[in-house]
Amino acid sequence: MMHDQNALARMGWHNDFLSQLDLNELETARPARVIDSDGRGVRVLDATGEERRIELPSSTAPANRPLVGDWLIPGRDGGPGRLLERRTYLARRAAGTAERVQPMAANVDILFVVMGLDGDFNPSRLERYLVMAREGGVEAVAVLTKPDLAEDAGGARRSIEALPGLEGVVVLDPRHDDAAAALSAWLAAGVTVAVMGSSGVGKSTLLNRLAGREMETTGGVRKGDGKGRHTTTHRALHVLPGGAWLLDTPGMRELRLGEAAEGLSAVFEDIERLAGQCRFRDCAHHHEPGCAVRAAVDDGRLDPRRLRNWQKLLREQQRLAETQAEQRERHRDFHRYARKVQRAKQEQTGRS
Ligand SMILES: Nc1nc2c(ncn2[C@@H]2O[C@H](COP(=O)(O)OP(=O)(O)OP(=O)(O)O)[C@@H](O)[C@H]2O)c(=O)[nH]1
Ligand SMILES: [Zn+2]
Repeated sequence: MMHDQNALARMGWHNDFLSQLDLNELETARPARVIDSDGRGVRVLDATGEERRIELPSSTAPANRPLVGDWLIPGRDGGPGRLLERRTYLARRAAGTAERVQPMAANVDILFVVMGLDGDFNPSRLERYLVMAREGGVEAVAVLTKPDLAEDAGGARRSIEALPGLEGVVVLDPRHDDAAAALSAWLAAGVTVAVMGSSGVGKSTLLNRLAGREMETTGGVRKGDGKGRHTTTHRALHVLPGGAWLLDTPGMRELRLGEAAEGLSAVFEDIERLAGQCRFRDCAHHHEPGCAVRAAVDDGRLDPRRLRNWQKLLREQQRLAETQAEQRERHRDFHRYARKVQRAKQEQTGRS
């Protein structure tokens, strides 16, 4: 019989995963969640509280590599077995020249975008995170830290409160005891939360505050069960005292978006709606007559900053699409060439 559904639910299990199991798996499978991963393997936790490492075959295609947060039906052979389809994901564009999308985490319910009110605060950067979150089906909450260093914390909060795609704004000082209470509405048992933001905004401080002292030693191990205590194994996914799961991600200077057309539409739905009312279908919203977007900026309904950011992100998406098309073209050329060489060789061996 499969594991206790309640224990699984506390780990973030969901009907969307249950419905992916076949009859045999429903009887016997022991679903396990990925709580850490490196290039060669993953660390998983199952509903009995057992934690173990699974090596990935080197032949595993990038698309089949489990991410932190993924659910597996581990194989009987001790291998990774079957990767269940993700409910949500967070992905960005990898650094470097190759326009490769780098998936970061799977099955995240809520993304906390942490910004410091000491000068790090930047609504356009927040919108970038919102686009990424919405693209992957993740809800986003802005967490504004360093209120003690802010010039106008209330003004900052108000300037982002109504952004489409943002579920909430919380202002807190992660060094204080009440920081956990300020976020408790988002941290129900079984909910998976990721924390992202620039370096130095207070993510680690917040993580430690939420997790309490025992974070590094208890990890995902069941309460009241001494197993696994005092290990120093690294984990990316931590269970909090209240039962939510917190994903620790490294700080990043800039977030480069992957393909995110849907996310962009969701976060800038107001501007897209206006653009639909422009007189010209190909209106660039600069100085065209009958431009509904410009009109909204002129009479104060639309923040010009938001318009600039939308246009910037659209241009980025366009460039990304062009680069990807070029890459595909190069790829095709290469294969065409390789086939030609192959044929030439065959003809040669046929003749000799
Ligand atoms: N004054 C003030 N300082 C804070 C606040 N929150 C965090 N800090 C301080 O800011 C510094 C950076 O905090 P961290 O938690 O290390 O930041 P981080 O986001 O984890 O940084 P990375 O690990 O580089 O990504 C620490 O010295 C914190 O004590 C705050 O609300 N007010
Ligand atoms: Zn227009």
